Amino acid sequence: MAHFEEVSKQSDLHPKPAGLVLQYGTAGFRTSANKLDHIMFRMGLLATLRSKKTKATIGVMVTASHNPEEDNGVKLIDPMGEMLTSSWEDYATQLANTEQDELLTTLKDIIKKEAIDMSREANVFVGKDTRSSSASLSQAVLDGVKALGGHSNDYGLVTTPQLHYMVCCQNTQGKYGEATVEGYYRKLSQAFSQLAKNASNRTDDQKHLSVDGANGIGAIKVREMESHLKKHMQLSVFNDGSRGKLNHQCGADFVKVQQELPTGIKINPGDRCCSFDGDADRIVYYYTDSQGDFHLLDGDKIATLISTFLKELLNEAGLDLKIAVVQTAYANGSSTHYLEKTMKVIVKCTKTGVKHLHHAAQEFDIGVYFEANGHGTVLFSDGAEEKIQQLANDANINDERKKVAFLLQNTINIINQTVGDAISDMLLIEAILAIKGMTVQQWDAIYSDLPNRQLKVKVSDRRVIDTTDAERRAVTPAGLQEAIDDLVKKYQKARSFVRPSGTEDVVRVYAEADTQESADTLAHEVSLAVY
Ligand code: 16G
Ligand code: ZN
Repeated sequence: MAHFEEVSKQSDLHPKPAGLVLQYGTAGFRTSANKLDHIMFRMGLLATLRSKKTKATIGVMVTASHNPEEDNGVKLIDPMGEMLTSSWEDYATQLANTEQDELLTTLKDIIKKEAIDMSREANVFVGKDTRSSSASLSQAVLDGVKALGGHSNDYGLVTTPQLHYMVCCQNTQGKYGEATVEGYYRKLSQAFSQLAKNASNRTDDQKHLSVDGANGIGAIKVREMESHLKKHMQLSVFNDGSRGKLNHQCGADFVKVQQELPTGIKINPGDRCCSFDGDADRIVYYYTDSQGDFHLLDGDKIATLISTFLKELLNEAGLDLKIAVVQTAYANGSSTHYLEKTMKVIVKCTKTGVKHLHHAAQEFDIGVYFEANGHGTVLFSDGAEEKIQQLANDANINDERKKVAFLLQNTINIINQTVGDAISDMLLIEAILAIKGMTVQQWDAIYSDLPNRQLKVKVSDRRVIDTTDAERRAVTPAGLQEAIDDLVKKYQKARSFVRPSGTEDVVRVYAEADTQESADTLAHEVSLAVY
């Protein structure tokens, strides 16, 4: 067919460096931008096939999230706005690694295996972050889509979650919202305004939030959003890309790992602040106290705030819906303890990576999932949304329950259920704090984090480490888990685990204990046991 000739011709303009091997990892392909042109073209091809196969619009996001500016990456988005299904990750890897002269054969293999009807239409939404390499790389994706005869819609600069949102809107015929950035702002800001009405008179100080935009797309988009929020919120945006370098000493990953303020932010003690990552799918909050000490409110604290709020609303509404919090092994032990013992919500632990948490959260009426690093959202089952809707429409309930149903409805609308979303999470957190009349210090005081330490260890082959129990225990190499158990026994309230990274060639070590000194020593001892 003519398309294959075109693919062949166009592919020569996006040649693969011979011998280069890359893997579709936890969050797609990610490496130095100069190695990615052929990957992008080929992901344009794959997205077109996926679109034909699913008879739906597929998304392709060009970003390397919190990685340095020199890197880039790409992730595919499935029809409901979720991550590409794992069975197709293998095709992505095959297509990425097949040498130039074998490309058509590999492509035809996939078409045959998946029995794809090539006469079908294909539609692909493409977005990119602010990296200097993103413009030409997203053009390569568009070239791939065109070569296979697909239609594309180039959204240009968008956050990762905005693209997920628009793919979902498109494939649900607008039921989830309008598939435009403007539609996204409108839906979220309307929900925020409705929620903010339920907050008692807030001072300008209480409405104020400092945002570290990581010198990335989030800064641009939160500024665009600001005009929709009118008087309900006052933002000071730092690290907006006008001076600093993307993710350099700023952003959610820097703040979480270093446990310190980002550079480029000017705040007073007690000010409420948050940081986005480079593609605005992660958020963490923080403040400094009068002694100048830094206090971090990470994904665990965010999950606690949101799940507590929702649980209280469900109780007040008299709705019997099962709510759960999904975490990973990195969740601070204090958060798990608080959620299980005090809040009495179900807590589930999964492997690292958004797709695992997302999947687990789908099993509950309401699933709140957050990684400690600040990536997370809330999922409402269809049944849960229906029950909330029914309550809101029930003419026989009192004003108090009506108000609660209204709060729940707007909470659903403010949340981007397709994937973790820094802007949407920020609005939800701000709304909850406003409604509860809570300061960031009061939120922080809900429980105290156990001191913890993360280290990375370079080993010759990280794959020798295999884990079980949601990465909390090592099964291989023999003796490693026993060694970790013996070390952990020496400390109070201690816990430690090791896991091979899914994004870097390192082994990660996590340790927590009753004091920072113990957590540091334990992490160090465990890292020695890994060698
Ligand atoms: C990816 C994941 C993130 C996870 C991180 C772990 C997505 C969208 N992103 O960035 O959720 O926390 O990998 O990295 O799934 P690691 O395996 O190197 O520790
Ligand atoms: Zn990200």
